[in-house]
Amino acid sequence: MKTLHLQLRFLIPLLLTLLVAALVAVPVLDSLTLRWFARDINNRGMLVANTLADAINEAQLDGKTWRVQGLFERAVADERLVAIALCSPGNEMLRRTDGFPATLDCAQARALAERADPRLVVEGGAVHVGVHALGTPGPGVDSLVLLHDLSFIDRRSLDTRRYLIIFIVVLGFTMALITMVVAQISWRGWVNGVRGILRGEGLVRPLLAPPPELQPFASEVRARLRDLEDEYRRSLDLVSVWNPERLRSLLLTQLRGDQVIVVSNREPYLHERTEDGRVIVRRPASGLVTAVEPVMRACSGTWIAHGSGSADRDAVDANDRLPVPPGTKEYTLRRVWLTEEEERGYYNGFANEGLWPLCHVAHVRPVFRESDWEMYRHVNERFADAVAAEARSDDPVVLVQDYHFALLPAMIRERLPRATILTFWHIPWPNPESFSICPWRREILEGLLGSTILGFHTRFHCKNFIETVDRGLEARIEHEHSTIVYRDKETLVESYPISIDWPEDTTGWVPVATCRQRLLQRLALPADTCLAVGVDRFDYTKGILERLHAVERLLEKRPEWIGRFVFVQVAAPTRSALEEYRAFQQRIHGVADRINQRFGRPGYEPVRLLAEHHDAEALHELYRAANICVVTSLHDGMNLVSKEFVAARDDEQGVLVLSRFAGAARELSEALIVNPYHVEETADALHRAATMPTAEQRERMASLRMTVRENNVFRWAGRMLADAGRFRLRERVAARVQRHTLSDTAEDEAPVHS
Ligand code: GDG
Repeated sequence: MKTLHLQLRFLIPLLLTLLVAALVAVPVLDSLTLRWFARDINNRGMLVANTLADAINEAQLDGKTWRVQGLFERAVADERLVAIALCSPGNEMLRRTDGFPATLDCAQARALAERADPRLVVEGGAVHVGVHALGTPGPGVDSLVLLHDLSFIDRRSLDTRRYLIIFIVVLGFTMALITMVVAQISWRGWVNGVRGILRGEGLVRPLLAPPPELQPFASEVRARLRDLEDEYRRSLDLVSVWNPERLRSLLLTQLRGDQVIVVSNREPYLHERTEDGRVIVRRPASGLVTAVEPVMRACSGTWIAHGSGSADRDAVDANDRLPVPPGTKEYTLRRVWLTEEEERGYYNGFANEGLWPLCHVAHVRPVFRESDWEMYRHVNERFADAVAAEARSDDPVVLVQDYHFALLPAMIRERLPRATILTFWHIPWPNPESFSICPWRREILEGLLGSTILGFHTRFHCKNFIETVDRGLEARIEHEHSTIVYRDKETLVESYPISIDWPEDTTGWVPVATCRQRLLQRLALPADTCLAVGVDRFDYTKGILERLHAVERLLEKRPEWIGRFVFVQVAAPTRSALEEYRAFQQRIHGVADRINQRFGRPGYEPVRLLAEHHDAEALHELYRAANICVVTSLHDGMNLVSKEFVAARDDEQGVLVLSRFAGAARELSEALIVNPYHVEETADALHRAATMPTAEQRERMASLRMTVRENNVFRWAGRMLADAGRFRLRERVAARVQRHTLSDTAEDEAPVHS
């Protein structure tokens, strides 16, 4: 329809112009033809007159005027010359041939001949009237009146007119045809071009690439769109306050209240049966849960996770769902059940023995078993089915969490092609050489590239991922916008530093002095103890061993701390089914014992290893009671403990010692940054922290607090969801253009019913 309109807009003026041209051209052509022929007839007349003049004069002189009549009769034998008359100087008609009109006298003939149009209509058609003086007139004769037939001019003019009209009609049709063809081709080209641009694939797929004449336009539009998006993202970065309300309003405006589904292995609440048969609800020790839970509460979506608690099945409804958090019921938890075999292969095996050490370059060899891989793939499929079952529309926003689900994005894409899939990789991404160890690297990359957005904590991890794709797949990488196009699908690879829910309301908090007093009392420590703490899952990547070595070195180097310096390590049990973890945990126990034997004495143990799960309140008290928090990860995506410590210190005291290999080190530069492999440096940092004046502590802590408060978890989620919103908008516009074009094509091609 649009094409037809477009064509008519060209065609109607064109046809009108041709019509006007025809109306003007025909009379002009007629008068021109007449003028040309009149001149021609005049010349002929003069020739005839000159030819006859001598004979007429002679006949007049000889008195044989009858011979003139004979001359005239022979002359009119010419088919164009109709009649001749001879006039005297006094306009008397001396002779005339038979065909000369009786009503025309010499005076009238002279008058007619002088007119611009010397035409006279007589019986038998129009004649041209010409009066020609005889060169040397004889006695009594003056001029000849010649009447030439004009019907041949009319015949020729009719022919010319016919040819002219045929020419104009043919010209009109040809031009109309060319216009229609050009309009069709260029309209389709434009539509495809624009559609391609909107889908961001115009320059990627040669088949759908905009036609050459649209290339500059396509690049310009795309550049402008990108600029606007970049500007918008920068403006989001400038927004200083991110809180649940702001996130909620973003969900309502930019995502139009669309359904949000989170998928993670770890569930946010576990139902556990205690030895005495009671059911308790427990929050797991997990950075992922710490970060994602407040986001879920803000957007009331559905969280799909492995139901791993011993009493989990008793808490769900017939659809394996339950509202959480217990009591406030702000979102839905959907539990997926895994058999022991599935858990062993997918979770313990491929995820934790393969991918975890592969991505944390922490000198523990990854183990890759074919059977684990098969199970990993199978469990990813099961979660993809669960996502499809939970989706209320064909385009939900799905947040896929972590390395347990590298294949899930592509599997969801298969089931819900219009879904917006945001995958967040909570752990580091290694360099391409390290990643190439994985036998199924291609499948993992392809799985992840099913995502609309793939997020890492730092630019460095993004860069590693992009380089890995560059080496492993035939994909187009646009470094400027950090996008990867693989099999016509675009994935934005972006850094979104994760964070915590900043505690704005601290009214119920127990004062720092009380926390300290309580803790020291519980651990039976003197009031002047310099207390350093570490809080981690009991994992070899967290640098717990290196931390203990640093404490040992501090006591060696500075014996004045013996008896006054105590290091408390909370080590929450984790993955103890794995041999590597059991060996590591045993080793840590051994080293802690050795240090305690070496530097301890009755009533004093420099290392207190609390290898058990603590509740959130206990951790909070620990953070507030400590003089120093030690984070010495050998490699860590972000590390939330460092941020939790900062958030807990509203007294602006306490020193953070932070590994440069934790993502958090990029943001928290006022911490004492250390290389945990360098025992000496870490021991010195502990000493510096223990002796840092309160003013310096305040200055550093105030700055750290400002950073964490601004870059809280709602900013993390908000930036990601805003990017998803932009993407969905782009998709919607592209779909609308496509719909319009399809309906146009259908209308254009529909049969015409009378
Ligand atoms: C991954 C990445 C990234 C610890 N012990 C207990 C307990 N915790 C809580 C802490 C903290 C969380 O667990 C640990 O956070 P981390 O950031 O150290 O992370 P990982 O679990 O290794 O998680 C990491 C994170 O994902 C988020 O993206 O930062 O780099 O490895 O919140 O407080 N919590 C409770 N009891 C404990 O005994 N309740």
